[in-house]
Amino acid sequence: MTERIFAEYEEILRLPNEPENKAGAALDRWRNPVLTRAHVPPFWKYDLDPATNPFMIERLGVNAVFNSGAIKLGDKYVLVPRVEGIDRKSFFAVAESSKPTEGFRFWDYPIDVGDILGETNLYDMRVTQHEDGWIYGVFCSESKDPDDPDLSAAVAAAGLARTKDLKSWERLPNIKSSSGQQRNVLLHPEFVEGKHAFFTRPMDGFISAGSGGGIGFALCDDIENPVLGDEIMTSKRKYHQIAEAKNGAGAVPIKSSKGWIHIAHGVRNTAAGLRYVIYAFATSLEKPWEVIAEPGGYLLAPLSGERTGDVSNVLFTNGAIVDSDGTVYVYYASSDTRLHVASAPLERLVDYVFNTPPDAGRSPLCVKQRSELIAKNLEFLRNK
Ligand code: M1P
Repeated sequence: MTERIFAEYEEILRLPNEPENKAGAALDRWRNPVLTRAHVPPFWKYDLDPATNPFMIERLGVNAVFNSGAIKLGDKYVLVPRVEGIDRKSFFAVAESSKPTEGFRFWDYPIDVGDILGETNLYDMRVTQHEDGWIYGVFCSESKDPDDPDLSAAVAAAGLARTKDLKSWERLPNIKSSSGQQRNVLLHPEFVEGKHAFFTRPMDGFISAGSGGGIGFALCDDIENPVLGDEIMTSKRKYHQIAEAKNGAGAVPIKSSKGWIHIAHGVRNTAAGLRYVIYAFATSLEKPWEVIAEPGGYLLAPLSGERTGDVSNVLFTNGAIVDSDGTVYVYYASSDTRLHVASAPLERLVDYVFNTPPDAGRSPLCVKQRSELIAKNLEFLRNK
């Protein structure tokens, strides 16, 4: 039995991957997920000793592997996903590969970020290689709301830890801000005005994005005692657009010659529940909080098998890697269940962000926008 379990696990790790190369896509999806619960080493789940586990039953099952931070360390592609046990608690672990699209193998042990704050659940780490020399993990730190008798009421804050090697981590105090709760907080990779800078998502309740209006930006005087200054809005929630209900920063912003490229998630409500899509926008190189381009609509939305899972109709990203040849690999999870990758040359992503028209805002204006494109194309086809 043990041999079969290990053979199946090794087979999953050897699964090759290939791009789908669909016409018209800004990002090419790769056919197979890069991490699933089947990628979790058997020795994390089983007691392998037949004397204490005679029926070879999983003792500590894993439910899902999804939302992942991502960095390249030397020549290794490194993912730091959210691993969710069957007991619903999440934790972080490192999986590395010599290829960006397949072969990810977990290190022997999950990450120990320390237990100085006693929270119940930790999840969704954004991993930032900062110019100060540290690698930071910013994540959601969540616990029962002690002031609310409702058993499901929780408080969410942004947790912070740093490391040089992803092996030993120094837990720092949770980030403090003037808004009630914070999730989806992300550290910008460069100093801004000489300070550490964070993208935030102010909330006034646990689930609602609240009155904050969108993805915020704030500076922090002291990373070891992280208190955020005023939050300025960057990419905003807008009525009847993809991020009407809420949005959140995703991958660490990617520097291009034209601006910082952000890949985030936007959420809207539907009769079938919330729908999470991935969208992109650019901010100014000099003022990384100032949005200078925001294509209308989504970059990626749940498709076929991605549409179902523990929380269906969800795509979510919190990590991307820019490779030395200029290819961007965006790691995105589907339906809170598994992790995929999609890629594009940075040049194509920049073209998408800067040359795709913005949301026109209202149906008549959308017709006008599309009619202009049609007229241009018909003229082009006539003159061919
Ligand atoms: O279930 C979808 C996502 O919900 C939360 O994201 P947000 O705070 O934007 O609603 C997070 O729990 C995230 O992990 C999850 O994928």
